[in-house]
Amino acid sequence: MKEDANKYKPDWTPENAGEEFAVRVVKGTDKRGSVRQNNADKKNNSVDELIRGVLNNDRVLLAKTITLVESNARPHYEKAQQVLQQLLPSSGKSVRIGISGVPGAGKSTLIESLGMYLIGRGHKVAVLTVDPSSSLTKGSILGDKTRMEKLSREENCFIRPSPSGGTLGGVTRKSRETIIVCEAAGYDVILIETVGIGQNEITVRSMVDFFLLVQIAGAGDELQGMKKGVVEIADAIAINKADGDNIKKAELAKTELLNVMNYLKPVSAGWTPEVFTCSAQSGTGIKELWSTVEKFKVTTMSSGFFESRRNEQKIDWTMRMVENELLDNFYNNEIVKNNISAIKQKIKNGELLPTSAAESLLKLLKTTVH
Ligand SMILES: Nc1nc2c(ncn2[C@@H]2O[C@H](COP(=O)(O)OP(=O)(O)OP(=O)(O)O)[C@@H](O)[C@H]2O)c(=O)[nH]1
Ligand SMILES: [Mg+2]
Repeated sequence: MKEDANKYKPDWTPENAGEEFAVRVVKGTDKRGSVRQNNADKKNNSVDELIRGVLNNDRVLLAKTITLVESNARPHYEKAQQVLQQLLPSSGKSVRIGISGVPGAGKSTLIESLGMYLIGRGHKVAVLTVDPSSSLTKGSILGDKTRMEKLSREENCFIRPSPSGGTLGGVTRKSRETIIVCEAAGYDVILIETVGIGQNEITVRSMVDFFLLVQIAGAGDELQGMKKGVVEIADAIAINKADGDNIKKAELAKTELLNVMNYLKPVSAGWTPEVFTCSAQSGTGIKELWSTVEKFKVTTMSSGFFESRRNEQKIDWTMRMVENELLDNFYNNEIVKNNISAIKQKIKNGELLPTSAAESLLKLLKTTVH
């Protein structure tokens, strides 16, 4: 029994995970009631099978492809690149939306509301999260799933929690590739949730077309995003939880923010960021949110900015991969590994200046890389 349960764990469950992942995938049945048997049951799908599976939006093969893309294992990398290469022409036809905000602002609830609205209008919605901390605080993954309960049951929605493990750089490389896979599977709205801490927002900004900041009024700090410069990178700010006693406070916060926004340079050329109130819980303002996104698309597409930003993002993505690879090579280099502690110690002892220490370390790499 135990073995069976493990076999049907969700594929995003980290290897060696214990019982903290309470979710189990129950083997599905087809309409005739027999146990589903398809290609996806096979352990190791070929590149072609994965590609066909994604293009046909076979959810099992889609999930398997994303797992392959997210894998840190070298042999998987080659295969993932082959799959991605062939999916690339079918990708790109979506609007990519980043949704950020402080913990508890209501991002997941908003995604549930917006997602259901979009599905009702015939869209196909993929939800991804960028949260490098989720590998540590495993609970947040399950939290998000339950907060998007209705959405996660929808045929036209695909929810993928943050890949486990790795640095923000690693997580986002995978996220960008996951976007490509989801688009190739026909998802035309990609929603990316990220918690408003640290570097995350800036990184997510660099992979989306439209960036929404979710704020809450009355938290004692009306300008939560202001200090961190997050307001500056937003195309729209939603003041959430504008319901019940909170409506007045939300309207006040909106006025305050609009004043601030007047002084900021818009992050997307030709687009003035919008500020509005909404209630993710009751659904008020969700329709308006979507019309803002549509207006944004029309404006930036006709000016050519939409396309040029995406091109810039491709360059940025490439350079980040190069940087990550170089860093990886450096820290995994045997000679560097054998010498780095001693060099660090010498810096601490005042025997080596940081400048010459850096030079020595780089020289170590040069002796092995040509
Ligand atoms: N009154 C009210 N409560 C809301 C609204 N939106 C979300 N909430 C509540 O706020 C809490 C946090 O909501 P989440 O959607 O999980 O917030 P989040 O920003 O995704 O949180 P993290 O993922 O933990 O950062 C939950 O208890 C929600 O029910 C809203 O519009 N009105
Ligand atoms: Mg959330």
